[in-house]
Amino acid sequence: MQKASFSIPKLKGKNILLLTHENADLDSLASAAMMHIYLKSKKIKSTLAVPSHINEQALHFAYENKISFMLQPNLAEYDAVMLFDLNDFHQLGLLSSQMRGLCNNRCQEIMVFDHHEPKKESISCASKSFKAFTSTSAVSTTHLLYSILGKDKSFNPKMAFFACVGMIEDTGRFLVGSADSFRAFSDCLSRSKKTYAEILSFAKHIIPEAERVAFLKAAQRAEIIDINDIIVVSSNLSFYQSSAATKLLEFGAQITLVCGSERGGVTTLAARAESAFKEKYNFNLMRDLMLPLQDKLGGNPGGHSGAAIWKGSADEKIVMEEALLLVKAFIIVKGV
Ligand SMILES: [Mn+2]
Repeated sequence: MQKASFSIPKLKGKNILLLTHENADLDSLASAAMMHIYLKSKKIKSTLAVPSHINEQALHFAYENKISFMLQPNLAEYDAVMLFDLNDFHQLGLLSSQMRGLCNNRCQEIMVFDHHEPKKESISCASKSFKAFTSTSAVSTTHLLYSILGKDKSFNPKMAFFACVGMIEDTGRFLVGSADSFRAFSDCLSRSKKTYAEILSFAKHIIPEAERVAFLKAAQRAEIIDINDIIVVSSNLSFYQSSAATKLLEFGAQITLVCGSERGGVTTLAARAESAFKEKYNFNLMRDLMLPLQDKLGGNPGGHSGAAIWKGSADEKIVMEEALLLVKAFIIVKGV
């Protein structure tokens, strides 16, 4: 864990922005809300903000716990900006260029609280006036905040509750964990005065009906392609390609490709690759599929080795054909 010390005196009298990543999730929002309570207890003013979108669960959580936040803040209006659960300019969506500007001007203090691996493009590398509180051993950003603030007397039941919510969400309800994270969770749960069931209820994935119907259609339209015993599943959907690709992977495929276009609009290809397959054959969806696809058809790829997306204007049938050719070529060349 990076031991930058978190000091309050410097923040007194300042106007602080607490910012989540774009498409804010439970961990990002809960950790910003924890900091908001903490600063308030020290009589420091802060405002919670989301770049432009918040996911369904985080919105439900904010509503139930009366957490107010603003959208599209003007970063220049604040003396200091704290970022929660991100370390990458792209994750700020529309605010990313504003943030680059702040980093270049160096007149504001920027603090990052994050538990992801910092990358080359990360904010921590770009800003000189910044402080990073990062730990890749923390299972969530709320876990990291607990390790920073948990011993302070202001750490109240609400902060403990928010810490639990972030931990349960980011571990997929403890599919991953460590002795330290179980200890932290146990301590926060007893301090939160909530039951385990109450915590779990916030981490429940509420899938809208339209999305559930889309999953069923994706399953119905799925084509199973066996390439040298590697199961590749392709399907077609106009919306929800990414979550459908994840769902199809859960059924047992090694690679899933879901492609489709909105009426008259852009074509989206979402792909997922199973971790064991990825590691065994050093397969990377960006390097081996999306970037070569961009070479052929233009468009914009994004994502990482196991989950990636491409958007462009090519016809959906052509996109799928090209994607399958690239996947086949990888499997055959690698002699899988
Ligand atoms: Mn997180």
